[in-house]
Amino acid sequence: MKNVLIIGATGQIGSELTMKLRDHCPGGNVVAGYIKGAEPKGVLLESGPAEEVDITNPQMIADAVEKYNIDTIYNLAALLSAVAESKPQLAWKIGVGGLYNCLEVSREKGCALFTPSSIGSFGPSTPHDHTPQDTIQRPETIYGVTKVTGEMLSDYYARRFGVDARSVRFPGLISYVAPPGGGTTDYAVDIYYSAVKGEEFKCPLKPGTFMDMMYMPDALRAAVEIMEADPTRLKHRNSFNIASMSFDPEIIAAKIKEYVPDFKMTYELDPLRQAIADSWPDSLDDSCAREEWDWKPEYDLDRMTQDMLVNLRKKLL
Ligand code: AKB
Repeated sequence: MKNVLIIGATGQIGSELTMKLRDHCPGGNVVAGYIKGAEPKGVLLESGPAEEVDITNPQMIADAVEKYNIDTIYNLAALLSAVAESKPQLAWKIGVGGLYNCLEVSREKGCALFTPSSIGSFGPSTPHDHTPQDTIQRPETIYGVTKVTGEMLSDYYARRFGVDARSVRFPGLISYVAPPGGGTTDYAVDIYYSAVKGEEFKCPLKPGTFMDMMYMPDALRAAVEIMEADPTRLKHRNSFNIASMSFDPEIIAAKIKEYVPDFKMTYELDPLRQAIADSWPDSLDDSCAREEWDWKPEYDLDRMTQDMLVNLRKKLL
């Protein structure tokens, strides 16, 4: 991996992954691909090349790949689960149409391709605890439908055309840098902002709603490590379960209270997000990722909480 195109470089994952890859690939071009209205700013703009790349426009992808001699594409364009329910046609156009465009460009130009899947690729009939790598995937959200389709299409391109397509199923991602937007797991980011600002947090999910979560540094490392894994060891490709922690609102609130004793949480349920969360696993079994490419998380809830609070205090106060 030397010359990399990141599609969706100004989003929650993209803004941090672009910077990580610029450090990781010295001498290469790590191109921040953005859409109109979401242009890169500050250090993201100043530290490397940027190109307008709309994932629904295959020519724009191909032109950027050609111009920078790209060998690896990170496709991070997506509508998250809750917002996708209000725009299902657009979610499909970006999630599946966009992926198809990336796969075709990768096939023609010989690029490797990373496209994240999600815990949202599972549904109510999936075993909820220690969800296995290979299991029932019948999601009931459009987000999940696009993710399962994406996993299958990526595996098809790998088998049929030899496209080096790989990915992981991300849990809810927690970061102090760029906020998420429109996800079901977003509460686990918002709660830290409220705690640092001294505000009461109104939780949209009820007690007992467990989901897998991950701190962004672990997620970024996973995105790099899977693309650099020894292909001869991979029995799976799209997509690997990865996990680091699973908690419900009560557990994260209690952890925050250890460091912010005055922190208060009440409940104001969001029925859409609750229904989505109830259909997702409580905890994933990530043993295949551990065996096939030595995946290992570094952050647990305690270490993440300390880091989030320190960095959000610097950012907000
Ligand atoms: C969402 O909540 O939609 C995302 C995800 C788990 O994929 N964070």
